[in-house]
Amino acid sequence: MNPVVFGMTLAVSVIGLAACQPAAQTPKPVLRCLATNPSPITLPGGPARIGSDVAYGEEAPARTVVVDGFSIDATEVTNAQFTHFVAATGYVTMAERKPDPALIPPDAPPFLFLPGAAVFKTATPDSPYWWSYIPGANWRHPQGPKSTIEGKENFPVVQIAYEDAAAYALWSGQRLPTEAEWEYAASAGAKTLYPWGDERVPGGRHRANTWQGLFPLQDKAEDGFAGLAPVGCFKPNAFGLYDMIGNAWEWTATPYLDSAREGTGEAVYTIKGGSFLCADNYCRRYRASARQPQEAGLGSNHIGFRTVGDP
Ligand SMILES: [Ca+2]
Repeated sequence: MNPVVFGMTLAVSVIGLAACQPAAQTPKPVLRCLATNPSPITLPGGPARIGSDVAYGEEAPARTVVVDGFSIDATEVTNAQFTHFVAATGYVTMAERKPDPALIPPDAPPFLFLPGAAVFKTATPDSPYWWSYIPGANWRHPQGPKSTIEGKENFPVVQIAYEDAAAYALWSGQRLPTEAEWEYAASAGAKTLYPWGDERVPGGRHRANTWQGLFPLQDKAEDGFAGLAPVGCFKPNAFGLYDMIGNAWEWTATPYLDSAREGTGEAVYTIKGGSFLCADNYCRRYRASARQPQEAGLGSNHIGFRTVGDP
C-alpha cells in the first residue's frame, strides 16, 4: 500500500477532542515480567476450533480445522533476539532501506521517499491524527530517529515488515505460523470469548496489554503500560504462551486476500492478536479469532512476530 494512501486511510479526524476531560488517576497494577525467555512450547496436532460467528464479520465462520503438531515461541521475538540476528547476518530491515519509488506516487511529498515506517502517537486537538510515516523510524528507533531500544531489550521487536520477520524465522530454523496455527495456539482450547474466559478484565486484573480510556486521545494504562510492554508481563494462556493477545500484533504467513486478484500491488498478510492500541471504543481485536490485513512492506510500532517450528 502506498504511504500516501496509508496516511489518508488512517489520518481520521477526531471529533470533539476539545470536549475531553482528564480522567481520574487509577492506581497502576504491580506486574512481574519474565526475567528470561522461556523455551518454545510444543503443541500436539489435532482438530482446532477457529473463527467466530459472534464477532467481526471477517472472523466468520466459526469452523474446525486440523493442524499438525508444532512448536511455538513462548513470547514475541524481542529486541535482544533480533539484535543477535542482525549482528550475525548484517540483515537490513525494510524500514531501513530506501522505499521502492514504484510504490509511491511521483507527486508524493519528498519525505515519503525516505526510509522510515509508521508511528503511532496519541491524538491531540491540534494534531487529530494517530499514524504518521516517520523517516528514520525502524526497529532500532521504533518511534522515530530520536527514540531508542536501549534498556528495552526484552520488549517485542517492532517496525518489522513481513519479509524481515520471515528472514529472522528462516535464520533461526523456524518459520512464521499460519493463521490457523496461531489461533489454535492463542485460544489454547478455550471456548470462551477470550482465552482466559468471557470477562475481559476478570476480577479487575488485566490479562493483556491493551488500551484503556478513549482511543486515540488518552491511554490510562490501567493495565500497567502505556504503549508496548516487555514480553511476559501478563499471565500466560493455558498452553504457557505469553502475550498472544495484546501488546503487539503478530505476523502470520496467511495472506489476508488474494493480492493478485484484488490488484493491491503488494502482498497483504493476516496479523493476529491485537495490540496495545486495541480499546473498547476502537478495534476491540483482543481475541484469538480477531484478524486484520497488513501490507507486507510496511512496518509499524505495534506489529511484531513470533516463530514456529516443525517436529
Ligand atoms: Ca496498556
